[in-house]
Amino acid sequence: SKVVITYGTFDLFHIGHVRLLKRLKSLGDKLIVGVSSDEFNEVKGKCSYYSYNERVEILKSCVYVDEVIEEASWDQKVKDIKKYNVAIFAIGDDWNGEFDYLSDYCQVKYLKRTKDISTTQIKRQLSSV
Ligand code: C2G
Repeated sequence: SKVVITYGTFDLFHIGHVRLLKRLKSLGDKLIVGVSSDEFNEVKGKCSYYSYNERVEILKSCVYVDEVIEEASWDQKVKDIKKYNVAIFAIGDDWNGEFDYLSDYCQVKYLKRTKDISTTQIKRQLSSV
């Protein structure tokens, strides 16, 4: 089977996440998602509305996601790629180029982000209602 992996916070699960996961799944036949822990979110300078456990539960409910693992640090990707026999690492193109070093271990793809939606934008618009 062709394993695809991606990582992210996936807070306030929205259409941009859904469309990305749908495209990621279409690249192979098994999609693994590394969900950023609350502690790693702090490292990334992000504060999630939903806790790690809630974000995991939401992703597990997504039809495109086959397995969910924890993302606890920047440097677990190579280990994960080997452990899960990953063929493709893919992520939104806001990360363009950042993970090219993984091409020694698997294919690396950057997929177009969905326009006009982001967790930050949702929070901003809701706070102004
Ligand atoms: N995304 C998207 N379109 C949007 C918003 C997000 O395609 N409108 C994608 C992002 O490009 C990313 C994924 O959805 O691939 C998850 O987004 P975030 O939770 O913001 O991910 P991020 O915090 O960038 O975490 O080690 C990698 C990091 O953990 C990535």
